[in-house]
Amino acid sequence: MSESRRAFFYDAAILGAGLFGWGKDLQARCYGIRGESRAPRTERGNTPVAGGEKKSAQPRMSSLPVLTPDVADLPHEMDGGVKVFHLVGEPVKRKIAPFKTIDAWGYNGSCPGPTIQVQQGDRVRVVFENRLPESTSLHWHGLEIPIEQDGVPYISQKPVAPGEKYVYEFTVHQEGTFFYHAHSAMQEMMGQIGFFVGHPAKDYQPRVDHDYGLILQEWAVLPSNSVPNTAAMEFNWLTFNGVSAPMTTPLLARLGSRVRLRILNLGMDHHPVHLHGHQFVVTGTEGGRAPESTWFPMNTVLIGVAQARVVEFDAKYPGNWMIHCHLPHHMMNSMMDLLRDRQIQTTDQTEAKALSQMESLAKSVPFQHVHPSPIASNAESVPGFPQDAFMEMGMDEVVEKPETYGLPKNWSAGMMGMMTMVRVLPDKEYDAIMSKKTAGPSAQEGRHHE
Ligand SMILES: [Cu+2]
Repeated sequence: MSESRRAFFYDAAILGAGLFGWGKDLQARCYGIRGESRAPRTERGNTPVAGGEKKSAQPRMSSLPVLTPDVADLPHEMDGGVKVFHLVGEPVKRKIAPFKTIDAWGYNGSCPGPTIQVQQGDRVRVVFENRLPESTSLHWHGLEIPIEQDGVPYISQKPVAPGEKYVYEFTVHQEGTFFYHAHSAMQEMMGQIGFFVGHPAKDYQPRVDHDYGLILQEWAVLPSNSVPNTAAMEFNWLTFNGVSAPMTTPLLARLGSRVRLRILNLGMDHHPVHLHGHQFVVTGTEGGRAPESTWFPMNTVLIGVAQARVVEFDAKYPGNWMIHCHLPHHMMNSMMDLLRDRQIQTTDQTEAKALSQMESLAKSVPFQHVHPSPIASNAESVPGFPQDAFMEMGMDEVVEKPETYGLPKNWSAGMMGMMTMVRVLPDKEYDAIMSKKTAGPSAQEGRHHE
């Protein structure tokens, strides 16, 4: 590790992660179970979806739709027997924390791009428009489709120039968790990726009650900058579906239900994703469903670059269970943006100084300061101190949304980086959140365009 990297994280560790939350205007979709799960997919709409202005047809989905919290679905319309999607590649302002908005590239105002869901056997047409300042193309990762549809510049097609449209059309004969992305490395690292889910013609067994998707991304954004450095090999912002914890929307599961998580990675690092409190089995990869004979209990699954892993578990134990990348530096973000002239010197740190810096910091950003956990009376004479002391920065109120209802006070102080939680809730609590969601705020506009 470079010295600058060390210094960076040492400084960052003082104020720590846990500072990251999301705005109240964000709300993920989540359908309930027991009759709610087959709800039409029209609620989401929390991402502006340019190019899909026409009223979308009702999807004919035999499977439970996948929910990708913090990322909307791409609507479609029918043209005869063809499902037609409109996808626009364009620059996107993405709020990854309440005080941090980056200039990413994505699709239809969203980064990651909106989720495409089709049924195995569907004929699919994607009308793609390039509103980027440079040429690009769309690759359908994992799909067995004709070479002309493969989306590799110069090899299978001419690059799509800025302002041009290009139509992809193919039949999806597979089922599984696929994705679309620009087939240019730097564009990928600017965020040009999205889910492409192929629901099976015949539902998987056993059936699940909840089906969630998470896209893992990492960003190198220097302090006071908003443009990711795509040439960097080290990353200071880590996101699930384009947001850092505690801004990530908790995944809700009714106690006793079965849950599927589809986790997809396109970055520079492999991410070991760990679930607390429950064992799971890997039921699929980016290649589709795996035979049950290959399933075995795990609680950490490595999602390699360009891979997807699908895991399932029975939500047997009530509680708010973390799920996160277990790389230590991926469980935090950079605080350097906030430090600015409050640059913290760690060599002569004292509790009084740290607290005063935290108070000053809290005043500069829109959330409350939470007092730190206790420290020992001789802490300052112990080599290595501080590590996690002084890091707590709760922002429960800033990131509040129906899915966070009922969490213990200061819960957000323990959430950072590539992290979210699975909330396994008894009927009463689950239903209370569902009714809050139904009655919740409807103003979702401007989420990516503040
Ligand atoms: Cu990681």
